Amino acid sequence: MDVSSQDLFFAPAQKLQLADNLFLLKAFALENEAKLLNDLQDILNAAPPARMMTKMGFQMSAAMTNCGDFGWVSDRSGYRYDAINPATKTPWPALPQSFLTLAENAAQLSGFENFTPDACLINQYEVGASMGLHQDKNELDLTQPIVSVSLGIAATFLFGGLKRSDKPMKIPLMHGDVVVWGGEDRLKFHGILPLKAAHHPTLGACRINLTFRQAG
Ligand code: MD3
Ligand code: FE
Repeated sequence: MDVSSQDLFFAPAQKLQLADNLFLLKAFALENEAKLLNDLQDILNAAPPARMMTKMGFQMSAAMTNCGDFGWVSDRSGYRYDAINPATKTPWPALPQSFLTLAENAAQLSGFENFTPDACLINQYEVGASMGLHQDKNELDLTQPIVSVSLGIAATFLFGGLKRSDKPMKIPLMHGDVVVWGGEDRLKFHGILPLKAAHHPTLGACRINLTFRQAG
């Protein structure tokens, strides 16, 4: 049997179970890294990330864009999934096959068999940007997981409990790490600590997070 050095390096990805329904797949997104980053750049060009406004009138610290049939948007009327990019008044770029395959494989490896995401939120963090502790309650079909892909410089992910006051665990997320959440872990408070200065060879002083969901 022929085993290339690529196979030895990438298979099997290290799978860590961090809670009942939370799996961390270390470096899982790197197998097709070049294609993934190329497809990402096309999306960023077609739909540049922008800092959205919360319902409360605060500008968010991360810039956001989307691809797929639906995109997560926030403005003074609140949060929602929308098929149209408010900045361009056109549909979001399609979900590239490289994104879809990655998200489906990660979900399957974590025990979710029929995940077919139709929404991918792209969060772009500059150094110093953060995301305060929050819950995601826009999609409440708990049979569907959420898959997140971290790219660029490292960040510390905070994963708390069902109450804001529950002490969160800190999970470092590096370039290529994939996290899969299911069940009640999806309702737990979570956030991102302010990004520390660093440099990534292809993405520069920036972190990009892809979050795949089934919204429609
Ligand atoms: C855990 N994004 O977009 S990704 C978000 O790194 C968000 O940009 C963070 O929180 C980021 O809402 C974290 C991972 C993530 C996404 C959704 C979750 C973790 C989650 C929903 C429930 C629990
Ligand atoms: Fe969230």
